[in-house]
Amino acid sequence: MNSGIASVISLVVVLSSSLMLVGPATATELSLNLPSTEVNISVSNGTVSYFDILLSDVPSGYDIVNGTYVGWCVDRRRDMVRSPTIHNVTLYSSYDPPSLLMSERWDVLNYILNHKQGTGEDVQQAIWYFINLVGNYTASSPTALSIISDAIANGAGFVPKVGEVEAVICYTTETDAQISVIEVTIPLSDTEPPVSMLIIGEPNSTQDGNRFVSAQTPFWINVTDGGSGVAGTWLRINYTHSGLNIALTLLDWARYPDSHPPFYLARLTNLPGSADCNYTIEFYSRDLVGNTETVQIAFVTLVGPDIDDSGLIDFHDLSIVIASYNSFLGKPRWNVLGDLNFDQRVDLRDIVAVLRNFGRRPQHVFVTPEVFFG
Ligand SMILES: [Ca+2]
Ligand SMILES: [Ca+2]
Ligand SMILES: [Ca+2]
Repeated sequence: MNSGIASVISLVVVLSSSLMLVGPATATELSLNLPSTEVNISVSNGTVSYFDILLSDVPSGYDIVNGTYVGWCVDRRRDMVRSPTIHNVTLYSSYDPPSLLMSERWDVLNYILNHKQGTGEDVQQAIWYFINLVGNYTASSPTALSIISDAIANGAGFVPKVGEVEAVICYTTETDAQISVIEVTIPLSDTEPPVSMLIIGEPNSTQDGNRFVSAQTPFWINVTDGGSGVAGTWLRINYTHSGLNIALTLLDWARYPDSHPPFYLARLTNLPGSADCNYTIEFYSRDLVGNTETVQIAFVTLVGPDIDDSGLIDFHDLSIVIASYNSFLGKPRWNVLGDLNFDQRVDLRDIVAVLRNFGRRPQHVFVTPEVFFG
């Protein structure tokens, strides 16, 4: 066996081609994370709502923090002593209320909070129509009646989405306090990193698990993210020569443009399409809340007239084409590396492709992202 062929084959054997794919992101988690221990509230008359409710003593690490929240009354049995009196309350999601309040129309109340009309007084009247803990309540304001009829028509089964508000129940048994609710915006919960996929365009071919491309083969990276969205994608491209134990970083963790342009490995050589090189493409993406994908790796071989990757296009390269001359895909003498124009047969055109570059010295070049993606 010709030494040129032997070195090519040894290269092919040690390379493997793989595209690691990660499963789709899981559904966004919507439930609020609330402390189970009691917290303190002090209540003032609201400006845009019935109450302004100041929370304090809230432990850290929850979707609720110390501060003032928009509050509403759901309890007409008694009055609430205002600030600076402190009341102890236990917080409940209105979708997981204490058993005493289980039968109340929390779905409708949440619909109203997300579809307000009129003033705070109008909204409060509409809320009392559905939840007041003491019996029937008749709203007097025309706008409240409009909210009520809208809520009756559309509120059943309502569940707020990310960015909408959910009523959190401030539950208390104190005799100088009312059961109230505060509005809490449902935060975006995104714990899944983006999923990036390397797309290899035409022409390309696969032999023995290895992926071969030409100077004309475009690459793209497609990215999806369930949740916050993609902040960016980065990639690194190394040239590797296993036989000579060479690994050069030709493009070093460059930011892949948001326009997702095609890129071509031939831009990493001084004679585009003339070298026959093995490349490692590493890539990953990050989302807007910082979840970072595990680096994915793809191995590809750029097919060109310097078939044995010796740095010189010479008789050794020609002999590889001649050894598979007049063969085509599926035949015993077929060698994908001899098919320099990717027409799935080795013929005179491939010999001409070597001769046209005979004596030239393809070299790998370091590029800026602007040049590479330009
Ligand atoms: Ca994400
Ligand atoms: Ca060569
Ligand atoms: Ca050919």
